[in-house]
Amino acid sequence: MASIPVLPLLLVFLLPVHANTQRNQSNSDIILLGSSLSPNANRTSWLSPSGLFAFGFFPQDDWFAIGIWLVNQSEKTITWTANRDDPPVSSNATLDLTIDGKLLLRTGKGSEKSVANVSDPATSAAMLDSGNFVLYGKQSHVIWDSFDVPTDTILGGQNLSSGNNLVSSVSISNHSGGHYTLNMQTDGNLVAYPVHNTNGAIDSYWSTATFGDVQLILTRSGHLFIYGIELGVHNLTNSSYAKKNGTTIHRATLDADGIFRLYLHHFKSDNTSSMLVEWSALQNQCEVNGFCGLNSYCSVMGRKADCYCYLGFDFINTSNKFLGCYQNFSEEDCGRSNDTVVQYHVTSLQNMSWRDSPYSVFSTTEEDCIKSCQEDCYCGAVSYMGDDCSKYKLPLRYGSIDSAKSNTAFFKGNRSIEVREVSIGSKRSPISIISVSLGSVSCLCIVLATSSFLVYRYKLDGYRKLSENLNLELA
Ligand SMILES: *[C@@H]1O[C@H](CO)[C@@H](O)[C@H](O)[C@H]1NC(C)=O
Ligand SMILES: *[C@@H]1O[C@H](CO)[C@@H](O)[C@H](O)[C@H]1NC(C)=O
Ligand SMILES: *[C@@H]1O[C@H](CO)[C@@H](O)[C@H](O)[C@H]1NC(C)=O
Ligand SMILES: *[C@@H]1O[C@H](CO)[C@@H](O)[C@H](O)[C@H]1NC(C)=O
Ligand SMILES: *[C@@H]1O[C@H](CO)[C@@H](O)[C@H](O)[C@H]1NC(C)=O
Ligand SMILES: *[C@@H]1O[C@H](CO)[C@@H](O)[C@H](O)[C@H]1NC(C)=O
Ligand SMILES: *[C@@H]1O[C@H](CO)[C@@H](O)[C@H](O)[C@H]1NC(C)=O
Ligand SMILES: *[C@@H]1O[C@H](CO)[C@@H](O)[C@H](O)[C@H]1NC(C)=O
Ligand SMILES: *[C@@H]1O[C@H](CO)[C@@H](O)[C@H](O)[C@H]1NC(C)=O
Ligand SMILES: *[C@@H]1O[C@H](CO)[C@@H](O)[C@H](O)[C@H]1NC(C)=O
Ligand SMILES: *[C@@H]1O[C@H](CO)[C@@H](O)[C@H](O)[C@H]1NC(C)=O
Ligand SMILES: CC(=O)N[C@H]1CO[C@H](CO)[C@@H](O)[C@@H]1O
Repeated sequence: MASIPVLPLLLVFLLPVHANTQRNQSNSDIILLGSSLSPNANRTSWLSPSGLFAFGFFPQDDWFAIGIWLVNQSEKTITWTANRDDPPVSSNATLDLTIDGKLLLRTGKGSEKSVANVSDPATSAAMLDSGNFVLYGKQSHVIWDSFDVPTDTILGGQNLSSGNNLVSSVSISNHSGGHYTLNMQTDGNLVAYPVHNTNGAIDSYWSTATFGDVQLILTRSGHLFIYGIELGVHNLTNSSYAKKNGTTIHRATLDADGIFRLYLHHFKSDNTSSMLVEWSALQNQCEVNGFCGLNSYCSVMGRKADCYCYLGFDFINTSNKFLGCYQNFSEEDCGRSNDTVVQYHVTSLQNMSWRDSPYSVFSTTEEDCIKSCQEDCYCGAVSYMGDDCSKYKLPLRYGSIDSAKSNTAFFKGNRSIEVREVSIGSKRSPISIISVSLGSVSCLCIVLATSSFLVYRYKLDGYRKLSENLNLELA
């Protein structure tokens, strides 16, 4: 934010949201060919007639990106981002609606890139009050609109049709494609997944179980539902929210944390505004698959969800716990000698839930369940409940502490790490285990970190093989 030109910022502060008379910004409905924007120039964005939406350059760290946002004195809500995975541009970039009908981003270095993918030339453009930015062709018909290519948000009046998806942003301040996707599948189901996976049922963490030829619809009044001729109306929210004075704008966003939420922005008649969450697909962050990386698990402490390494694992990057954990000892000798078995110590964790599938499930005693894992080079952990022993390979995915589960999970450890005790069957609280693993993290030395990265890469390869193995076993 440091490098936003001071004057435009001041203007934004001084001008009320509803003002239609900003001299430095275009207010006309129609944007003519030959118009341009630049962070450096007098005009940095084109406003909608109501002044509530703007299309143009917005600051992203010390750089700029192009998008659409909900205008607000202090905090922009970005509803669409152009070429979101491209690097941000410098303040001397320009956005031109060229005389020959193209919408081009020209960077200082002389390269140019299309912002709207159209084959026909545009004759004009407009930022509409709905939050839709449109290009008109001949006879003023719409040849391109931003509603057709959503990023992480749909606005009131916008649909997400079959085969399209929303991808969350990296964070509230970085609008590049992030970690989660919400797919309006062609089978009619609306499903949330972490990106980078097979989009199989195991990976999904939220879905509507709808079917047929459908689309997701958000009305201007905030009614969010799935509609299809076969299906009828499948409500996600009611539209019976209290009517409000002033202007209301609804948006449904797949947030950076992977949760799909419906927001209400309320611009009151006294020029103040507010934002509230009207509906949330999930309440528990730990239900979002992939919130914690491989070999780590999610647990809610108080109101905050956080990621923790299993015992015997350390964070890949202690300053970004979401990246997951690596095993802090090597199992390379596993299976080479019959003595190996006795080297493993076992630790346990209560109420452990894995959404991933075990590679083997059988009935036995707790003791034999643990033994079976110790003797099995592929086994990273077992979950024991009732008489059932479920064996899991590394890397462990989608783990969370779920107090509704009454199982005990056991992990292969290594005696070389002395802080760990042998605790077969002991009831240890997650907190004590976490404190131990955090303690061992602080002992990490640089050499270990470097080698661990290699180990992690190696495990990733193993992970790819794992899914193949799984398929084989299922077959
Ligand atoms: C901004 O507008 C003023 C007045 O219209 C003009 O004199 C000035 O050259 C413009 N600045 C730029 C960078 O276009
Ligand atoms: C664009 O800005 C960068 C720094 O922000 C500067 O180095 C470069 O010379 C500028 N290019 C032009 C064409 O002004
Ligand atoms: C542009 O649109 C065409 C046809 O609609 C499509 O084939 C192409 O992949 C699109 N390109 C981009 C960069 O989206
Ligand atoms: C959204 O879907 C509804 C119902 O099918 C349709 O009437 C409307 O025109 C669609 N809106 C857009 C912007 O596609
Ligand atoms: C935004 O996130 C992407 C993907 O993680 C990253 O490549 C990019 O550098 C980030 N951009 C900024 C401005 O931090
Ligand atoms: C809508 O409201 C009714 C009555 O308040 C409630 O029973 C129903 O569950 C709500 N539906 C949704 C999808 O929230
Ligand atoms: C869905 O919500 C709308 C608006 O609140 C309501 O009129 C309708 O009865 C609901 N439909 C079902 C099946 O609950
Ligand atoms: C809306 O405004 C009218 C007149 O200003 C007032 O009587 C009414 O109570 C307001 N309604 C709400 C929900 O604030
Ligand atoms: C709201 O803004 C308008 C337009 O600038 C102004 O005329 C009005 O007095 C403001 N109202 C309040 C309550 O500040
Ligand atoms: C405008 O920004 C303020 C301060 O960040 C925030 O409290 C308010 O909810 C925002 N209003 C809208 C309509 O988003
Ligand atoms: C391990 O023990 C089994 C029998 O218990 C024996 O058949 C096998 O050869 C032994 N393997 C090694 C590497 O010693
Ligand atoms: C027409 C108009 O008001 N132009 C102003 C736009 O903003 C610049 C500074 O960025 C002023 O110098 C202009 O007077």
